[in-house]
Amino acid sequence: MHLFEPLKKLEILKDVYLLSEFVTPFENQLLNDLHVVIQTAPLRQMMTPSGFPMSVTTVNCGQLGWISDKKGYRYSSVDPLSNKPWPAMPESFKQLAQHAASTAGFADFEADACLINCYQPNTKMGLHQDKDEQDFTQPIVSVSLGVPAMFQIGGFKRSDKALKLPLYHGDVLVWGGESRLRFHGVLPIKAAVHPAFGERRINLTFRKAG
Ligand code: MD3
Ligand code: FE
Repeated sequence: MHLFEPLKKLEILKDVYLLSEFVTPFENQLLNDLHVVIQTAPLRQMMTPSGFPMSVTTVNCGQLGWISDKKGYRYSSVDPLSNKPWPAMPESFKQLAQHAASTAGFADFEADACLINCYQPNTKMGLHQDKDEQDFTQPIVSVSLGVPAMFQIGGFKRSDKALKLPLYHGDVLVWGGESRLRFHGVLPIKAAVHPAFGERRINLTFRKAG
């Protein structure tokens, strides 16, 4: 017997949507494909322009990948570790991102970049804006996997008060429109264990970068 569950869709702020457990129907294929991607191109610590290693480890898949080094933040079509193109974006990734965006009301989203961030206990990401993309009319889709995280969603100045939002394995957050340039970050990850991911949290961030 099929039990049809209602879609859990919550508008947290104008143009910021939380789709709880949205990953579930894609999960098996998505985790297989994620495994292949990170075997093909390794997670590594990028260096900030100021010369410190980022606390997350990072890799990309798709036509473009977000990179950071002493020259700054930007998108590149090649992995600087290998000088080869990033792994292709798996179909399961594209479908999940497009379906999440359309569910949140953003039609025809076609991600050309997927940034994969890996967090260990105590890893954090400070408040920042995503502004390295060409077209801010396009939304961003963020997929949370593994142990929980406490997100911070701020305003349009770094000093604006941020709200805290817990995100769990399988949650998808979509934001665009008036919220596209909000400051956001991730508080230090609390030690916990997820059956498939151990102590790690992996976030997939889908963007139309080019
Ligand atoms: C913006 N990564 O890599 S997006 C990044 O969990 C990054 O690794 C996050 O920020 C991560 O640039 C995922 C976080 C996010 C969440 C909610 C927002 C950004 C937001 C709400 C409004 C605007
Ligand atoms: Fe960001």
